[in-house]
Amino acid sequence: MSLPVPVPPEGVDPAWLPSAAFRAVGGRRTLIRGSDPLVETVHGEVAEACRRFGGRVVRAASDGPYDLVLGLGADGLGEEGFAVARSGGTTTVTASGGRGLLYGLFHVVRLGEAAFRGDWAPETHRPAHALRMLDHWDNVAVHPVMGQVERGYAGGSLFWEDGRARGELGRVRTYGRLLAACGVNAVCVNNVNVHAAEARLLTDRIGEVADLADALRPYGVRTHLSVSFAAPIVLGGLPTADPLDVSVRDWWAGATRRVYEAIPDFGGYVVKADSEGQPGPFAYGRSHADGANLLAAALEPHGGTVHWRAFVYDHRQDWRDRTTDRARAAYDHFVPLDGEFAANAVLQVKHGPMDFQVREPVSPLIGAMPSTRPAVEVQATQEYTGQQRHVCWLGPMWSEVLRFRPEQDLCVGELARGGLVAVSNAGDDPFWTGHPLAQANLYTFGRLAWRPDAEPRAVLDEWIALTFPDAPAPLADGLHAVLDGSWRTYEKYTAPLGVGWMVQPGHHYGPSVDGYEYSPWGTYHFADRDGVGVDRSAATGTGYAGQYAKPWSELYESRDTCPDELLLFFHHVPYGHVLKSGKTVIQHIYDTHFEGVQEVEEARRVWAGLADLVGQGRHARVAERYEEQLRSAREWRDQINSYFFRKSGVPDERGRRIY
Ligand code: GCW
Repeated sequence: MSLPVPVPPEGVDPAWLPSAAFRAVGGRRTLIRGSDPLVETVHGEVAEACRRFGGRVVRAASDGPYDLVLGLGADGLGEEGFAVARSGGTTTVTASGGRGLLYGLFHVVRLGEAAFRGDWAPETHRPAHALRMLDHWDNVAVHPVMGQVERGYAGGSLFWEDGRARGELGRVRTYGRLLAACGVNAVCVNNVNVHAAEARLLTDRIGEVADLADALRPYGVRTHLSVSFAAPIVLGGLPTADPLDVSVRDWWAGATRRVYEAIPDFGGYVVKADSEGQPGPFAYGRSHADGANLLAAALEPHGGTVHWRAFVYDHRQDWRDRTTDRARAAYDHFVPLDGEFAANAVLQVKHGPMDFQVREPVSPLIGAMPSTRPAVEVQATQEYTGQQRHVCWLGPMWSEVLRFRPEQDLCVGELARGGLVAVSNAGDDPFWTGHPLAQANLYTFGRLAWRPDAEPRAVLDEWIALTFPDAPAPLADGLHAVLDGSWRTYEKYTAPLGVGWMVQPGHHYGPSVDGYEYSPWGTYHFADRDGVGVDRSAATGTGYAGQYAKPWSELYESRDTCPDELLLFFHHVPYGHVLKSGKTVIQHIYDTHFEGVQEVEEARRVWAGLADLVGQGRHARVAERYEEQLRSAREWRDQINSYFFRKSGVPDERGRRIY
């Protein structure tokens, strides 16, 4: 029985799956072969498209020929791969498993009419990694400081509301469908900071998680859960959560068995331990390998995986202490443990050593643990990149990270054997992501997770073509004009040259140059009257640069060879230091801040010109956010420029207004 396409609630934006995106498929004659629950999903999709566009879909060949044949049968493509070819007027998609067939269908949808033109040789498509996950930092109960969704800028949670499961499973199904169409296959449904209500999802509230899993499963999305390391104490009533204690091991084994009774295809656990106040193995004098292996052992009989986060650092640092460097922490904690993690334990590493700043070097931990499976975590929710009030398309940043080669041979995209993970930017907002253009970040993440070497601009083309199926050329050009360079624009008007952190403490929106300067968080810029930046060299600084393999350790070590965009991350330099660009640091700060604001003004102007080409609601929402982005960008420009002018006393060589 074909599965009906989920219908989103009234008023919810179709994002990259408007019905017009299915026109090419829906107008044709399609044969679907094979039996598998996901084949029913494929059938439902094609049947719905045919209902709208007049085509026909059958399950048994009778009145061929067909324009499109989708079928199970091919061997060797894995659970998720598919092959596609066209000859004699028929486009054929074959897969070994239902998920592969679904991804093949969405591939044909993306091709549109081109899928049915000419003949072409068979192509095979397989995801680079088996795990492509979105982590939701969604709380079940509203947290007094962080709210329903920690760092969420898209309304409430899709899953939870004020202590309860929301129960809007139609919307969850629609979400799963959007995720499948960009290649995401796993969702972790609760925040990595696990508070009291959330902890219980593991035990007496597992039924609520099972409902979400049922809603996501038809689109090939597996469900994962963030758990508290202290669960044996807080839920099980044991006196300890020591990972080497037998009663603790038994407790996790039993709890996990019951999870699998409720959710047979459960993906596994995500754990934030000994980090920002979360409990962990350090309390028992045990290592993070001991901690991860405890959960790995409980999951192993059921085929699950533990994603153990490497975001472990001292958040109670004394700012006077110049020897501790937060950037070093993940490497220092985890590299000595290489080889000790169980096969089904994945080490989930943030892409940079700090915390999702607009510019960071790639974490030196990635590639430094050859016997450990790393997953690389990026942040689609724009905590430090404009909180979905600013346009900041992160495709180019993620692509740079994924193409980075820690050593000569493999790049990050290849090294991420444990998969790619993004902190989701979706919520119950009618546009899913608050800012309608932030949908592009969610889509781009999925596609880069499937193919880390994909060209981000080509991914954006796909997103545009799907989201605006009848887009005239000026709309596509306009969208590229406002999105392509938006990350660099954001970088220009915010914290310069990789220094990061000049944000308002707590909520992280808007400028506050010294907001974190005398704080315990390990996030300093050390600006004084002579210069700015953090000396992380091995020779005179914290030694962080030495955590990289060659050539990077050497390149970053010297201020002469360190790339301009990371100079202040690695070095403390005088304001008169001349960059590779030929400008002094201080003049670079002034110039980029004036340019950044001009670029926002220009983007706002371009967007205003698109008024007749996108729906009114979407246009108005984006236009309104551009007003805020511009206001905020000017604030950033003026605070940063004034701060550095006052510190350095060096005037802008072009005599522009600084306060
Ligand atoms: O980016 C920081 C955030 C915290 C978050 C933490 C983490 C979920 O400011 O809100 O907590 O990182 O990644 O664990």
